[in-house]
Amino acid sequence: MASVPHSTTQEREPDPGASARPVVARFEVLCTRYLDPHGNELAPLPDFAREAKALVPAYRAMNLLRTFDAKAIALQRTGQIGTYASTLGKEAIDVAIGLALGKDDVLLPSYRESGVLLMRGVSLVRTLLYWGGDERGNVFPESPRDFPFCVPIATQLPHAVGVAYAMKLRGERRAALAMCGDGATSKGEFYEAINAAGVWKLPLVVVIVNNQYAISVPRAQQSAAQTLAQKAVAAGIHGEQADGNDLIAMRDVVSRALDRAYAGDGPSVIEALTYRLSDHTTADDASRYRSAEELAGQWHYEPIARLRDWLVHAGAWSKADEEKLAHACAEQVDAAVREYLATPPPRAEQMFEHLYQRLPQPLAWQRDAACAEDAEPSPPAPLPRRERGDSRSSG
Ligand SMILES: Cc1ncc(C[n+]2csc(CCOP(=O)(O)OP(=O)(O)O)c2C)c(N)n1
Ligand SMILES: [Mg+2]
Repeated sequence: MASVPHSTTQEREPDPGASARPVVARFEVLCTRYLDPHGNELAPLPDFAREAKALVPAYRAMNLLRTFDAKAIALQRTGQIGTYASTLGKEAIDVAIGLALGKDDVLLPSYRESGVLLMRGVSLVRTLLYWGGDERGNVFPESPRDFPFCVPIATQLPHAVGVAYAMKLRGERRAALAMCGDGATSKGEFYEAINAAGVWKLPLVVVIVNNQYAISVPRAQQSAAQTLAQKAVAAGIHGEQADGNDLIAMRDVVSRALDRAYAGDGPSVIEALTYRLSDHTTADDASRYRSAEELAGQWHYEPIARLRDWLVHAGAWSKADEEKLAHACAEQVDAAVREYLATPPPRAEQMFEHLYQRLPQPLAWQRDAACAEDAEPSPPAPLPRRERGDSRSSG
């Protein structure tokens, strides 16, 4: 055992200015915000935002995501997809991360990150297939290094450590970026991941999407910590907050974290402050545990109006642009829905894939029986999409 250095009063006279309990560590958590809820600039903007026009594509993407989100909920309500986890209110986070990530970086999403995947080039059709219970929607040839949607809470975080470790071992200038919710930060995997990443100084960025709820559990009951970003302190790594409803702040903070990772300066935790304007998923009814007043108050801070107001102040956006955009988004989403509905259902065999390296015998029998049924010359007519059952869990 290492000996503990100590001194006794016999050896040294006490120093009257000394404390028996010196401060051995201090920390502070910074929160980045550039735009107020009305789109007014609060501070000089980072370089990428100097030209307002340069952020019009981001604004378009945020609107496309919101249009898609409303359509996906309508599809679920009419029985055409099984479940769906809404992105309403987190559009700035998703689009900012999509803009900041390099194409060689690796994204490890949770189930709520269809917006970032959209930015990575993954088609809306895939997201619909996924929530329609079709695993072909969880394979992303458009961005093949990115990981699939992850429903088990926080399990993507240790995976991200493995990815970042591999990048470091190979000496690559790349980073892994994992996303999780406020609730996920209470899981062992969260602490284990940031702890290991800190010790090994890995090129990892963990973005906590703090939408104030884990299903019905509000943030105040999730943790007594003043911020979730400060969990980074215990892991000895960089941690900070950003206003997740401010696209410019999010882009700035994520880009800086990625730059640190590329430069070998280690991992970061970013707590993105936002609010879940939707139910948890379509299987939830949030009106049973939060008030209409609370929800209405939060619409005041939502990210799309904030960016639009800023673009309009800067002369980079007009009412006519807005009308054209609404039309273009609706067309793009309708085209994706048509393609989804026209996609033939997957083979029955699909539900047995990716479970085991060698399927246990009872499951193998079931698979063979399902395949034999699939192969019958005149199988029963497939159910129309909207009547097809879906076994995907609500999370
Ligand atoms: C390991 C595990 N435990 C429990 C669940 C059930 N579950 C689904 S979502 C959720 C809450 C997650 O909240 P948060 O991390 O804040 O993410 P959000 O849904 O708000 O994006 C829970 C407990 C799960 N999917 N996985
Ligand atoms: Mg949450």
